[in-house]
Amino acid sequence: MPEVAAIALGSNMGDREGNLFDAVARLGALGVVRAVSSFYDTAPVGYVDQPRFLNGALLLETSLGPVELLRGLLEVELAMGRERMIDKGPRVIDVDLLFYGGVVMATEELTLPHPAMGERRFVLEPLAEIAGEMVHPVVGVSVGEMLKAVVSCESVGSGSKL
Ligand code: PH2
Ligand code: MG
Ligand code: MG
Repeated sequence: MPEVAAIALGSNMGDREGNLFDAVARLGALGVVRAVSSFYDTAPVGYVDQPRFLNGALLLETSLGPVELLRGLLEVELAMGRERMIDKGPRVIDVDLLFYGGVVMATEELTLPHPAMGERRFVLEPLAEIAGEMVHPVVGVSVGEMLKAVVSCESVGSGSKL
């Protein structure tokens, strides 16, 4: 049976908007894209000495299993020229798997739900726009509620809709 996966997108190199649209199109090869959020211009979090990001989220209905999907996402990153240089540093495209249905798992290759999503406004804000009612299978709280609760080192309002 197909499952719905929630996926985060980010870019802070080159044509950021073009890169996000390119990623959405490529992800269509892994399933059916059911929803795409607006794109948000956000201040870099963590490693701050890098350009601002454009962030978004999408829902993908897919028949791939979670690990197969993850590998597909990494292939999209590589095909788009992502090179892993500085950890958490500038990137043409970042594609992160947030939820895969209600699956909870932790292996070396994949942890679901994405462990850091609850702290990241730049992830929760776009996701809440398309899946505010989706419930985190461990915390038991909806994405909309998680967004209200997020205490981010990003100042409120640093993310603006494009
Ligand atoms: N991704 C990171 C590190 N910092 N900051 C913003 N605003 N957006 C991101 O997508 C992002 C980040 C590592 O994946
Ligand atoms: Mg990321
Ligand atoms: Mg990533």
